[in-house]
Amino acid sequence: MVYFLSDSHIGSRALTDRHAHEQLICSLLSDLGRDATAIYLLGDIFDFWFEYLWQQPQEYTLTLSTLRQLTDKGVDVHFFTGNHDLWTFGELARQTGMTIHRQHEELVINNRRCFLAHGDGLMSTDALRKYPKHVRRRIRQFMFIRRIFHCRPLQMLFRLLPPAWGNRFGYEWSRKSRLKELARPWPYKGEDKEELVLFAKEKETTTHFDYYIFGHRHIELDLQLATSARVIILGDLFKLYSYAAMDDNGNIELRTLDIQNN
Ligand SMILES: [Mn+2]
Repeated sequence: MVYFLSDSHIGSRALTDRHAHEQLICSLLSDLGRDATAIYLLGDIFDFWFEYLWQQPQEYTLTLSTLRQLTDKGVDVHFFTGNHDLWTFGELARQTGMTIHRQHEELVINNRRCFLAHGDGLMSTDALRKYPKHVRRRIRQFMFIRRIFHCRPLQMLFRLLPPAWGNRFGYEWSRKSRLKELARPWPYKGEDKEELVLFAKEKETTTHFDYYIFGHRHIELDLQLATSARVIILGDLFKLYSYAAMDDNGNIELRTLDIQNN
């Protein structure tokens, strides 16, 4: 089996018991590891991950050891950076043995052509035109912040900060963004408006994929396009506790973790 997970936001200060949450995610990872050949982590696994020059992240010891156990037993674990955990400069791969992906990938998995990405920053060329002004503003703000986050010189400056300062800023920013989303969720906008669906449709005009698999949106979606491509948005492991599983024949389905029995 191959599994696709995203948006667990481990460590989030918006959680009442973040340690219980981390344990839940790690026990899921270990369970999946029993029959997984590969696990694709599609972004925002950590609510804030930053490797400073003189200090590596001190949290997440359980997650890191769980991931290390998976790769040690031969599971192919792939970590796509999200918009909360993109600040890895080699340490995360070293500690866990995962393969890090800093941008989208086009991969063949179990004979299916897959387009994999966290999903932030992907937009069809004409998407902005379709939105009302307040949505366009929100998207532009997001893209501006995204550019700052990805700016190498600024990353290097941030690495020089005392970790206590940097972390206070990072976790607080993440906590606010989680709370904002919980208070005012953005439901599925529909096939003609959802950015990632529009992106997939545009991509299909030049290249066909069997699956487009995304995280980031914290909604569950399994949508078949006219070209027979399927757009899968994974939901999250924060509130929805959903993920996707692909069998050896390349069939994929969304699953929900039964958190009552965990
Ligand atoms: Mn995200």
